[in-house]
Amino acid sequence: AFLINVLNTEEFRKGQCDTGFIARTPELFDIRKSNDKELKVLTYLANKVVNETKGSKPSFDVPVVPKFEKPENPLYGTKQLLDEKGPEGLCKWVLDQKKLLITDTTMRDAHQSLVATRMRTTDMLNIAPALSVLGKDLFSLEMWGGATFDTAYRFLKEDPWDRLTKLREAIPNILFQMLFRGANAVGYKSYPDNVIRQFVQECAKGGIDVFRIFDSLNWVESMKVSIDEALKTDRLVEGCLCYTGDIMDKSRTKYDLDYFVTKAKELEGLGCHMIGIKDMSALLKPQAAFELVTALKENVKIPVHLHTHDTTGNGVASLLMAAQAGVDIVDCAFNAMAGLTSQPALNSLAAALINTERDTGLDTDDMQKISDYWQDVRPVYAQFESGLKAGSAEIYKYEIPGGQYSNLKAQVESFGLGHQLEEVKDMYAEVNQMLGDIVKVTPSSKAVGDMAIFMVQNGLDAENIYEKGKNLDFPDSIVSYFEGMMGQPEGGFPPKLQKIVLKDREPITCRPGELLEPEDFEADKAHIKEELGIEADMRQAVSYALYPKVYEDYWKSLEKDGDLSYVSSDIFFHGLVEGESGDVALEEGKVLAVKLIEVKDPDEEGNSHVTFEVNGARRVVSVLNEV
Ligand code: 3PY
Ligand code: ZN
Repeated sequence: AFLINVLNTEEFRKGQCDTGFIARTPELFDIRKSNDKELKVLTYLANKVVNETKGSKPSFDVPVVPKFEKPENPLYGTKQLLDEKGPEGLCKWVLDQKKLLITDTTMRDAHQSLVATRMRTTDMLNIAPALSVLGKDLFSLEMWGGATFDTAYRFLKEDPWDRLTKLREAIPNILFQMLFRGANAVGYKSYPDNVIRQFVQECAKGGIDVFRIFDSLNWVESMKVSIDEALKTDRLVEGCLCYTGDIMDKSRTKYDLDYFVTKAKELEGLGCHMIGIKDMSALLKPQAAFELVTALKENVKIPVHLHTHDTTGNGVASLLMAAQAGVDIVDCAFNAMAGLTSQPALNSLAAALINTERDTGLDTDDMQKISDYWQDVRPVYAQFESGLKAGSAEIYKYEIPGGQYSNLKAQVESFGLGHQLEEVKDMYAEVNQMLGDIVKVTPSSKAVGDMAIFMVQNGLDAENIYEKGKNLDFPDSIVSYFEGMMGQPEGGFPPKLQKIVLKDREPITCRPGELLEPEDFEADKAHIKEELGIEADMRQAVSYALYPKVYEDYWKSLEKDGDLSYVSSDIFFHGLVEGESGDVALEEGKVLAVKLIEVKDPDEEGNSHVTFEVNGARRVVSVLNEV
């Protein structure tokens, strides 16, 4: 900061300082906190320009937040219904509705599936008040959980709890829904039971209303702890069946209608308030959707909520058929964030159902305004898009979940196997068969994907693996799978392959949570205090327990760059170009008018001086040119 203060004096810049300069200029030592915030954000921007964007930046339209009339009375939506009637009462209300109820997933699964989970809180908060009014008839907003938790800390340098709190304040009337990976919570491995329980409680306290709970192998045993704890809150518990296979293909008997009906009854028996069908790979064909929903509605008394993806392009068709069969609620995303590996299109579905029995009651003009907002937001995230341009029916063959499908190309390329993408996809299907045909969703899908890449990389196939694999170390994820650390698959593990992968390791057959030592939250708090100087509460201790390194790195990045969560996304991701001005928010109500004046070529030490104008005053920041 001292260097910056020096660079910021006129006298120094003009080269006029003499031996009296320091004595005459006490502000050189004025290294205050607020200055510190400003300096951090300017340094972040300077680094962005010098080392990342190198002065080029696409131009973006400023997203238009639609105008809406503030209602005189407080909004009354599904959130108030739940608060007043409790979960059973709300479910009764759901069952009484003729209309098809809609969940909007734009703020969770849609961006997880389309732009690598990078959507920042500020872009959600900007539309939140409008969404709360224009979207008042939505059933719920899926806006938390899944991959959004670690990604917020890891890549966005944001606190996911902050997102929950602020959205909750801005949207008091619509149910908030999260995706909960059973024993894996919002992670990729099994956690001790007390972590799961504590996390459920913190989520409910933070504002989550609907817990959508699944297990990556549909192993209900593994879902029991989270379901049990979620039932202790007064919130809604949706027990989820992951859909796989094809119930219409009568030659595939493992995942037939009976299988799903039996599981649904089991979840209902555990006290779940709703049944979720989670079709993460978009395998539920329209007629299958009709038959599955019909069978579930005949066999369970609680509402049925359908979640699918549009990877094949058949998503809306499946939702329409499900609607005909009487599904209660379906998941969609606003059109600008729908389609492909994301959810089916909300605006299109709502329009299609007008003048039918299942009319959603949503106002299409209002829905359009929200979609238009997302349309403007999306280009800022273009660098995270997969490049997928069209739906793909090959997904029925490969059974790869949406997020993994859009990511696979990059993952395969990172192994130098870009030219063998087709082989990896074929191998994915082959590995699935070798494992005995399993449910594939985070984290079991990762095990299958890692194994497929590993097999292609090492020239393995379903025959030679039993010889060639003897001396190979398999990827961690597949070892963990065969150890039973992701739970027990339907039909058990294929013993011969299990032996090749595990070698001398012994698999478990119980729930991993039964073996894991309980987390010592007090020790976590003490560690956080010592390491990061923070008085952690339970919420922070749980975050640390879920993701120790990611959590620590987040705090360290705050120390270095300051809190960047208020900075608009175009500047956060793309910085500024020379001559460009932008508002840079440091905190609520504190906005700097920043203009990037000049980026100098690096000096002999490799430092680039970057000149800004901040609220009219010149500021120079020096950063190491890393190239
Ligand atoms: C997640 O677990 O994050 C998913 O979206 C799985 O489909
Ligand atoms: Zn999904």
